Amino acid sequence: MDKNYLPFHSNPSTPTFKPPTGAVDAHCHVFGPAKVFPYHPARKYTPCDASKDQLFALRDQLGFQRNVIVQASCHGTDNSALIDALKAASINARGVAVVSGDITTDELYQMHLSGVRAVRFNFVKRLVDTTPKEVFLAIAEKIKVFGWHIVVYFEAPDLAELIPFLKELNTIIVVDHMGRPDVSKGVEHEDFQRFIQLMQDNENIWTKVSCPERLTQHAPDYSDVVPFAKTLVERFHARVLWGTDWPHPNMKSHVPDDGHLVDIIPQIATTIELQQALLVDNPNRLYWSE
Ligand code: 0GY
Repeated sequence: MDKNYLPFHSNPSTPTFKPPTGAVDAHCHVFGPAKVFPYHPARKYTPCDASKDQLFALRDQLGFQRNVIVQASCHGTDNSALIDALKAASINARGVAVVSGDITTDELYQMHLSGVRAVRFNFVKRLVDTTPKEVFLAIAEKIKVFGWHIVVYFEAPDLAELIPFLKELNTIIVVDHMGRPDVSKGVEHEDFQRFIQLMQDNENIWTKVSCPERLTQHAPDYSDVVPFAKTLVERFHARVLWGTDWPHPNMKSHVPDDGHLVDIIPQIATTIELQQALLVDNPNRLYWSE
């Protein structure tokens, strides 16, 4: 583990908010354990190990039924830890893999059988070296036959430049962490309005209303992030997902209490119907329809 790396919360609270039956944590990771699943040589950070068993225990404690486990950059394109967790969880987990341009159809098929349903394209420069757009487009072509979608991770200043590329991907696109807005600018700022307009204009674009802990300057109540998430849930209730982001890699400011993150949900999805869509119907439709 890197010096100064903050490990995940060792004793998260049990939330007061009870998620509806069938709720999905649609953004979380497994890290290592490094002895079994070494981190990638070209990684930009070395995290604290965070095993599948710890993830499943947290899922149960938080009152969730299912996980969507996202391959993180520290494991590069070696999806072994992810696949191992998917196999262990069986029907209760689906995966988002990171693959290279030379991935074969047979390799993708094997991943599909293990529960992978999407690939992730990461544009965050502190996490990954740049991948040429042609490589991403080739991957997008290869996954089509499996009906997978694409998860994209970028930061708000990069959105304007990425829009033409996103429009070339004619599958469902899920944008991580609301496109990482600078919440100090407010919901009405042109950067966030650009993101809203993108979702408005493109019905294939979904987003995760996740990561208040990364976006906030007001931990731990996250009151500065709530209006962003609430706006997206209310405008696009059929295209939003929620996730813990456990084990919260690269946090610098504080270590979030996962139970507390769950207790924020009723502030961003303020009715039973919106909670059902956000936590159950949307993720199950996207990841478990077959
Ligand atoms: C997240 C956020 C981060 C890390 C990664 O792939 C990754 O390593 O996504 C981050 O550092 O912002 O979604 O886990």
